[in-house]
Amino acid sequence: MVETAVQAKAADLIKAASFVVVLTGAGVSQESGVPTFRGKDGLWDKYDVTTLATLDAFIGDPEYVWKWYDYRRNLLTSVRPNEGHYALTRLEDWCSSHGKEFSLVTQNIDDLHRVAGSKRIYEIHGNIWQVKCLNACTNKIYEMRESPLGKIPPECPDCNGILRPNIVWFGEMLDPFVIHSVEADLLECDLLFTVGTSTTVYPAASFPLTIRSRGHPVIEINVEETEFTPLATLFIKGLSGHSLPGIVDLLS
Ligand code: BV8
Repeated sequence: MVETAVQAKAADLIKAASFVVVLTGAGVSQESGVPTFRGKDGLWDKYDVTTLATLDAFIGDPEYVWKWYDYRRNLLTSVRPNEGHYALTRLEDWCSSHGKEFSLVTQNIDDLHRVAGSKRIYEIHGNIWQVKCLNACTNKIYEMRESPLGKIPPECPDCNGILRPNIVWFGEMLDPFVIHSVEADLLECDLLFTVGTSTTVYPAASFPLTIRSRGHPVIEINVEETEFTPLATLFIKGLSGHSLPGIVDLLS
């Protein structure tokens, strides 16, 4: 089907739904200039994830891991949301003005959905601008916008230990409160969009499978097919910054 026809079908599915959930991955931020992880020129092409995005790696060399996050934070100081982020904000507003529930579940840690104006956001892998004490001396989560960092690794103001990024690393549990809320929304969800994600990281990769197994439609938007694509109700091949606005423009 040509893109406009699948966009029209997607708009019809939104109109028929009562609880729309959107799952996003790094692809949604790609057009803002934020590198993805697994595509060509992806972060994992240049860096070894096991020496960076794990608690063991951090404990082993907090300075090395913080320098990587400081570099990524620096990149983010000059990027802005793209049309795909803003389309999701418009979709959320359209849903609430038409008596439908909406939530945005993002694997992204770049804060761009919030900057674009999305309200009901679950950042299931954390947020790159937030930090917390490595020793968990308190449960406080601090906002730390300093970029580049003056001191690496940054010090906990409460115990003088080390602050770590408030990010979920591989092998770490997701925040139980966040995942509980996401699971509650998925129970009510009758239409899921999965946008700009390779659907390779769990438990997020299980969300589209769960919704399909309950017999509800899942619309996938990606520049290339993924392992999930054969199970998608609709696959819209294209840039999320183009496809999403096209769909939302069709909602009267
Ligand atoms: C956990 C933070 C309990 C770091 C990240 C089964 C169940 C549970 C866990 C597991 C399981 N099997 C394996 C595990 C362990 C592991 C896992 O999933 N491993 C994978 C690699 C197999 N999961 C965990 O450890 C999770 N913890 O479940 O705890 C547990 C623990 C251990 C064992 C069992 C249970 C924690 C996962 C969180 C890890 N942290 N990030 C950091 O970012 O610095 S994950 C990392 O990958 C990012 O957060 C990213 O968001 C995420 C997913 O990647 P994507 O967002 O999809 O990005 P990617 O580059 O891969 O793809 C981009 C896509 O966009 C592509 O498809 C591309 O084509 C497309 N695209 C590009 N441009 C565009 C576009 N599409 C549209 N428009 C465009 N313009």
